[in-house]
Amino acid sequence: MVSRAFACLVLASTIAWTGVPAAAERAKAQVVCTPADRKLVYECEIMLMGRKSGAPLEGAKLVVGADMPSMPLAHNVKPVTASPGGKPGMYTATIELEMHGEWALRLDVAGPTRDRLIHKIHFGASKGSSTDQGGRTNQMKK
Ligand SMILES: [Cu+2]
Repeated sequence: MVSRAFACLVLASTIAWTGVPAAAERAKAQVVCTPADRKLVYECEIMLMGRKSGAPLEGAKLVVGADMPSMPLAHNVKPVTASPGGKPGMYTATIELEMHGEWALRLDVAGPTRDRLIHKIHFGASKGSSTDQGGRTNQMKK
């Protein structure tokens, strides 16, 4: 017995979340961002792994977007495509933010595995990092 309101909510979150084939393993990520030479520019190293296997995710197409959970619609950071680098499963992306504070990095993974991961990271003058927080967009509603 599902109320109509609940069904709508489920539908909305399904649409907001990119489709993942049932058979494919979900992804997880470790993200470390380091301030670059220019203010508000960060070099991010993103390690993509299988959520269950922990195996490095190679050959993925990774697009990194950024938004501030506390300031909806206030920012418009253009998503960047990450490049593979360093070691298997490692990707790097240079992101340019618009202010310091807590940002939610949106990792859109395509290729062998499709997934969307949200990582909240506090960006200040020093190094920012986050471990995996799972892949559902509802984490942005906090
Ligand atoms: Cu802001």
